[in-house]
Amino acid sequence: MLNEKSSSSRLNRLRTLSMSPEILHTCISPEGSALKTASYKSSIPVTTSLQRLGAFGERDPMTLHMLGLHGSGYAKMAIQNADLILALGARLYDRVTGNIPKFAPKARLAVSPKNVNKVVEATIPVIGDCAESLELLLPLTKVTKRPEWLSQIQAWKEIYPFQAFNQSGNEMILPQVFIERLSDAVEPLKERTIITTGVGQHQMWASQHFRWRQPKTMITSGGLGTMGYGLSAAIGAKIARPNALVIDIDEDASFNMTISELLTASQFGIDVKVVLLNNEEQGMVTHLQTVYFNKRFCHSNNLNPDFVEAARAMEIHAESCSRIDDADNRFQWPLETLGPALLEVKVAQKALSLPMVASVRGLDEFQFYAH
Ligand SMILES: Cc1ncc(C[n+]2csc(CCOP(=O)(O)OP(=O)(O)O)c2C)c(N)n1
Ligand SMILES: [Mg+2]
Repeated sequence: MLNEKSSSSRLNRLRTLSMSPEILHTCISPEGSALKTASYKSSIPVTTSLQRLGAFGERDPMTLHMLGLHGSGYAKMAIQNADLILALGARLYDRVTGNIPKFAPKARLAVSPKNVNKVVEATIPVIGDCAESLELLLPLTKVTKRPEWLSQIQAWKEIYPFQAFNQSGNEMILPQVFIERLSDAVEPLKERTIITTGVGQHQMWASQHFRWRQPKTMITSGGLGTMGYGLSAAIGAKIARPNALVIDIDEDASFNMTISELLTASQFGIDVKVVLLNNEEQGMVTHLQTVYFNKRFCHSNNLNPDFVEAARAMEIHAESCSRIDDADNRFQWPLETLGPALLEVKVAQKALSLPMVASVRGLDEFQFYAH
């Protein structure tokens, strides 16, 4: 537990262990000002986990976006090269670390109020409320400029950008592009936009390509992997926050699990918007069968209903699109439609979820898109 005396001695110990570069990895509170102050005061870039997207604004130059197997290339590179990691509330489980013995080989420290030493051993564990602990540490930290570290990070951002796709004309929609455009379309509304997801590739694409600005706006089942979570969670979120714009970014197989909840939305007039990316496959499974089983696809294609007809049968407004020029016109449709609505977006099949760290690989040994 931190108190004023212990925080000072721990910080001194930290300083003797490591000077720079540093990285902040956060997964739970604190959000907002303490985190930003800490980051800017000591020039410490910040990366977040799936469950805490938006805890640090993703348009901020100090952001490294999401960490983990499908996290950004630059977050992975930064973690692997940092010699001090302040891990706030982070579980640092194997979906974040990659091969554990290879994780952050230069790093000396993890501060983790929860799950301390569960997977990655902390040099100095701190148990306590994240926000309070950070407030105690803040006055003791030095104003530090790290021009070389920050320009190295900028270089990694340029080598491994998330936004790596250009699409136009009547091409089949790439799910990543659709999510980027959706993110731009709701940019002015992000303070009151809540996204939910199912489980699979779309969940990873949403976390990678939506630009998260606010904490607690991504509602996803995370490590539990609960397919069907998206629509049910969206309904719950809309009831809890009636003024929010609630969008379930979903996919066919996950959506099939709880599709009947459209009746709940319809019966009670719960104004949720479903953006149903439809690749007509259990994409995350076909992805793994591509990467690990030489494209021997089995049991990863399910029979789908006609989603538009099914939704309309449940008295939900529904439309479909499949080409990128068509998608441009359809963007605003669910946002402008009064009441619950479903937009099916037919997307290309067999798209890989990249960046990706294959099993037994270190975090920095990741596959990236071929440009
Ligand atoms: C109930 C349940 N069954 C199986 C799985 C394993 N699983 C994880 S992702 C996935 C495929 C999801 O397909 P879809 O919802 O279409 O998403 P996509 O990967 O295509 O984006 C499966 C079967 C799971 N997480 N939950
Ligand atoms: Mg699918």
